[in-house]
Amino acid sequence: MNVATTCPYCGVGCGLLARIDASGAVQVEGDARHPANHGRLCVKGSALAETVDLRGRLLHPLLRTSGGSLRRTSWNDALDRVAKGFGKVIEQHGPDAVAFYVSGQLLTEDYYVVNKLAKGYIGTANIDTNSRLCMSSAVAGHKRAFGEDIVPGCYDDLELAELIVLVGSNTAWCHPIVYQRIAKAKERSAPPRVVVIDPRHTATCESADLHLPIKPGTDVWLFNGLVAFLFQHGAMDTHFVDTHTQGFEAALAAAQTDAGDPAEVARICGVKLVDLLAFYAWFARCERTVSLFSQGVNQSSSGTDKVNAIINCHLLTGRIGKPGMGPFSLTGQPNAMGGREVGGLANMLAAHMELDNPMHRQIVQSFWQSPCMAERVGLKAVDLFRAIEEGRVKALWIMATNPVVSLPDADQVKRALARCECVVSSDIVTHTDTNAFAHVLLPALGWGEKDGTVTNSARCISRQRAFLPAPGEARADWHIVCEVARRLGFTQGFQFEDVHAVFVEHARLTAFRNHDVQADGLPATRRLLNLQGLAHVDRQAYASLSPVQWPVTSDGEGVARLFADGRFSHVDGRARFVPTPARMPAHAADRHYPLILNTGRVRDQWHSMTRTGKAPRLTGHIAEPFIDMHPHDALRCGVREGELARVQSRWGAMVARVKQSGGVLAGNVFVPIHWSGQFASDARVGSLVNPVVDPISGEPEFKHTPVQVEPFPVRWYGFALSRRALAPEGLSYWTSIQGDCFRRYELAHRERPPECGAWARTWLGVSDPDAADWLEYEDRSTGVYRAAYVIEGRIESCMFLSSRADLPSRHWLASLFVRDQLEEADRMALLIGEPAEPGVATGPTVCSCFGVGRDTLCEAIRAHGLETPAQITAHLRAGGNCGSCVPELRQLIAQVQGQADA
Ligand SMILES: Nc1nc2c(c(=O)[nH]1)N[C@H]1C(S)=C(S)[C@@H](COP(=O)(O)OP(=O)(O)OC[C@H]3O[C@@H](n4cnc5c(=O)[nH]c(N)nc54)[C@H](O)[C@@H]3O)O[C@H]1N2
Ligand SMILES: Nc1nc2c(c(=O)[nH]1)N[C@H]1C(S)=C(S)[C@@H](COP(=O)(O)OP(=O)(O)OC[C@H]3O[C@@H](n4cnc5c(=O)[nH]c(N)nc54)[C@H](O)[C@@H]3O)O[C@H]1N2
Ligand code: SF4
Ligand SMILES: [Mo]
Repeated sequence: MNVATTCPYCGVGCGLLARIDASGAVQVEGDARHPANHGRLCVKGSALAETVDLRGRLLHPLLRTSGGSLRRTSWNDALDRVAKGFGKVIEQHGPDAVAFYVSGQLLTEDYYVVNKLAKGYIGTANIDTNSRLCMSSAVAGHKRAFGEDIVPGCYDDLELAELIVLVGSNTAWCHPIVYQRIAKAKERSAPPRVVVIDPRHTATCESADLHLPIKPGTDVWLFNGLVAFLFQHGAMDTHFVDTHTQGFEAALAAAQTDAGDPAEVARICGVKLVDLLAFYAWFARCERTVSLFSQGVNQSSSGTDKVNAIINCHLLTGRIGKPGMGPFSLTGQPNAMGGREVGGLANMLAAHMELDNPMHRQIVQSFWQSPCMAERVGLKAVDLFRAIEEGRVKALWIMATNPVVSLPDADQVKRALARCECVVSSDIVTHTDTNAFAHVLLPALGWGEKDGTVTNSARCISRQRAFLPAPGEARADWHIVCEVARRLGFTQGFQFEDVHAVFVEHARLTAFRNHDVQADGLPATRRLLNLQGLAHVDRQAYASLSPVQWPVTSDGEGVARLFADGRFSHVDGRARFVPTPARMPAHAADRHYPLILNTGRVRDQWHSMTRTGKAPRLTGHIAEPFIDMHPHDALRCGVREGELARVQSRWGAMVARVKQSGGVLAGNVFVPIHWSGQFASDARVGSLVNPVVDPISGEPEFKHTPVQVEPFPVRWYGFALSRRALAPEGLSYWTSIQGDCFRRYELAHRERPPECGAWARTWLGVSDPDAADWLEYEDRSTGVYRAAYVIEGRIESCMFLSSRADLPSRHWLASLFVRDQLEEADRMALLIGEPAEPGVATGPTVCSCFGVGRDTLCEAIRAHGLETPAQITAHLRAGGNCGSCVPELRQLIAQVQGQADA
């Protein structure tokens, strides 16, 4: 039977149908009835079934012994220890000496309960979330402009727009279904124009009419310039500005001071004046304009101002709340939005009320009937980990996040956790860089097992439903929190029978005293977040809840767009223009650190890879951490494409493979965020990132850290593919990734083994070296060593070493592992590393769904003169399932055609 549920990855929030088929295998497909995706899924969603097995899962509560190892314990004991650890610290040092660090990957119900425990019962606002690293600048910008954290529009606006502006968003890779909706709209007879504003040339640029590769950090100039231009060119909606806003003059004055002259703006932003003016003119002309923005905007020391600079342009033109127009913050995580609704951030209270507002505190406390209420704003993520290192916070409970990988200055996070008296982590896997510091590990239910709600970028509340049994002793996050609350002595307030009871309480709070007038003399405050229509749903109605966009009216209807009436959430009902004086990022490049490090995501991996790292379908696209740089910079730093480089900042260092994609501006480098200590020797980019934050939102400047790059000298490079997991620790460089029936290791080391053969046999665990199936080749003069181990006709492992980085492609060798028997020709070719028959080599995976490689694609494009992704799909199926690779197919077509023309 199909269970309708929601994807656990990005904030697009696609609906999907999941089931267990007759053979016991999990099947997942897009839900045609879900308003976010209408049946489509991207590659990560499509591969969900490959991530739900129990390999690596945390299945029982574990305790760290004094010797440092982990030992199993009962739930009772684990929960007692958490309560005792927290209770003791609270008793001795007060409630602000404990803290919670939670996640936008929790469900709304989990989030609601933990926020209630911290703020209303323990009495501390020291609860922050990884959304601080993600959406907090958008939250702060929304609150300044609208008086409430509201995304005004909905996805249908994408199909209605004439102009779509993508600012600091690699939509094609990070919000693929939003991107596909845009790409679909581009096929119309009157397609929308698409403008991408990003220092990098990304896959998202493939369907753009204009790409503005701005200098990193200069967005405020660009949008201040747009404000000045719109005003000057009569694009202002004077009626709207006069009736529904405040503060226009001050914002205009600030914009004109910084950015009154487009030529100057073009110079500061590093873009061509004609391009800048084209963008400005399109924006002035197109009434139906949607501006989508994401981490290139939020993750900046001027992130909140970037958000308001964008919103200012929409207020000035009155383009908000109406079909096909509006500023549109793309949320990252599946429930970033839900976390904001229940007040998961250290400066928020539940149901869109504010912690620093005494009336709001009173409203929430009287609803909760709770013994206390946090009185002041708690520590934001970066400050929190500082306080832990300084010993001010002594007990920490981490839920569904991996801060040793994802926070800036991530080595500081290690120091903080090492110092903390009591570290508790609720996770679904045992081994993460963060869990290595936990004293108590609590096994949580994961996607497919847990039950509750999430809210996507467009305010749409959807159910995540369980379709798998709870594995081992894992329990729901909300349930674990309630158990600890009870053990802390809070007998009232946490007796929820089930997840439905939690949801209803949350919905009731959103409607509680949510009106303007103080009719009964009791405090009240009007908030747009109101789930009145869900406040009384019974268990059955909750179980079958259809996706609905909040606010939910008393008859259960959702609302697609907000602010259409020009009424905002500030007390006077008017929106605010915010003056946004432009400033450069906190740290500039200098002589010692001449390059700017930009960090972000790749198409097929999710954050620290605890789930996507398990799916062979997802690991073939980009198998290794890399540093993407401009050829001139590579030359200057003495590093070469394909070789290893060490990247260093004032805060930390890492090692990765040099790549020259051609998409990075000179002076910049780009490194993906995904590789942790579980998958690589030394590729945690967070350790390099400077800990500077936006002064208003507290969001870190993840996209701008000065670094230097230097060669990472090694004596040999190599790789190994093996059915068994190997132990690469001890080598100067290694990465490890799961393939289909094998693990792939990329290796390099400072010393050459004195005896390659002996070393390889030990390392690969070859038990019977005399067996005829141990194939070996060595050429000492060129430093080449190759070996393959075949057991009863089936490849078991292989290893290729060389003094240079130019090893054979791994793809053909990898393809042999799915076979039970090698063909004789393949066996002969093993040590060559290439198929005997030309044309069989596929190259690195581009289409993950059908496993179609780059070489295969280029060959077909060339041979058949293919000109569109659709023609490629007709020939090779590539691109025909989830469509995530279509932008790359376009790129390949352009490349092959370019070669043909040349
Ligand atoms: N495949 C995949 N998808 C994901 C995730 C994932 O891990 N993997 N994570 C999800 C989450 S939590 C999030 S928050 C989103 C993030 O989604 P995005 O924000 O789209 O992703 P990022 O790669 O972090 O960064 C976006 C772009 O900002 C650009 N940028 C850097 N500096 C600047 C600047 O100064 N100005 C401008 N205009 N642009 C700049 C970068 O070059 C980058 O291309 O993705 C979500 N979706
Ligand atoms: N340099 C750099 N750093 C960044 C960013 C960047 O662009 N550049 N982006 C930032 C952003 S936007 C984000 S959102 C963060 C993300 O960073 P993190 O939140 O640290 O990354 P994840 O790997 O998603 O961590 C989620 C953890 O929760 C576990 N988990 C999964 N499901 C469940 C569950 O149901 N219950 C529990 N208890 N645990 C579960 C997973 O196994 C995993 O260990 O990274 C931030 N860090
Ligand atoms: S776009 Fe992809 S990752 Fe995001 S919710 Fe949809 S299927 Fe999941
Ligand atoms: Mo995020």
